[in-house]
Amino acid sequence: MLDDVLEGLAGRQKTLPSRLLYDARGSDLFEDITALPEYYPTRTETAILTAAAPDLSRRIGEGAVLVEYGAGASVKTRILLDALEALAGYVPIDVSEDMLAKTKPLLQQDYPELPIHPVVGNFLVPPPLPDIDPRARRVGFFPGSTIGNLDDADIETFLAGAAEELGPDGLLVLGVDLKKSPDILIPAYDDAQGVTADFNRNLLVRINRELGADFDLDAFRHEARWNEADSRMEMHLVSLADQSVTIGGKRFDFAAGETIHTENSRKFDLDELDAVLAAGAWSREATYTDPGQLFSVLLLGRA
Ligand code: AVI
Repeated sequence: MLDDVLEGLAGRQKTLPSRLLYDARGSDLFEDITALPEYYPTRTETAILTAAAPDLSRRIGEGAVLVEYGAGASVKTRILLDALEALAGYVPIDVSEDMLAKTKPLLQQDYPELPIHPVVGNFLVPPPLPDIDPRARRVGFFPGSTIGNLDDADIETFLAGAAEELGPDGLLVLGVDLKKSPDILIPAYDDAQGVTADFNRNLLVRINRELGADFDLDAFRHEARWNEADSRMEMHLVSLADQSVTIGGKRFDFAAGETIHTENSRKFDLDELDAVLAAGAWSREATYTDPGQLFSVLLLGRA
């Protein structure tokens, strides 16, 4: 983490890796974000998945194994667990062993017959799957448009890794946030209650705590920017003054107005996404969306 932070802050545009947003406090704040009135992705995707569940179930067929990448508390998963017939197993993959350990008994209570095999690991490099029936069809689940937080190289790595792991008759249910007006996007990433601002600034709290840095938390403000050229929302932390910060014995100078770029959240055009999917050996078999075309859930098969 220290190396990543030092490297990110050494560039001309200072950056910090967005995965560092998710310590325990950051994960709680993200949960709060998903319930905000301005943050349309979670409720929209939930509605799309609920409406699509019968069709997904028909296309997937009986006896599949569901593999979720970055499972967290497996909330949206329940829509699929309810709809898919005679599931042969559920494999939640997450970096947080704690989260997996907490979620498993809750799921097992509600799905007593379901074999649940949690795997601790980073979904970017899909870890080996546990011992599951090699004849069962494998269906990946990657909701939330988390794919939009990855850069091109990581998207390619993820898609290729999932293709290999899910096998030739594998399927992937992918949540994808769609391109739309900044009038909707900006408030979704800069809400009136300031929860997203706290989520962003918590990154500095974490670096102070874990790396002994001396960021003055009141000297940075949250900013959400729409980057049209790269079709993405960006989160930045803007320095409110000329100041310097020390981390791991190294000094970093900030000019007033200079930013640390902390997250990209790409918004996709499905025709453009098709080319990316094809490069990763996947193609769209079904596309589900909401009436406002805010978000989409894709069922991908092997190209
Ligand atoms: C987790 N990820 C899909 C969220 C997003 O919308 O990109 C993270 C987030 N950042 C700010 N608000 C939510």
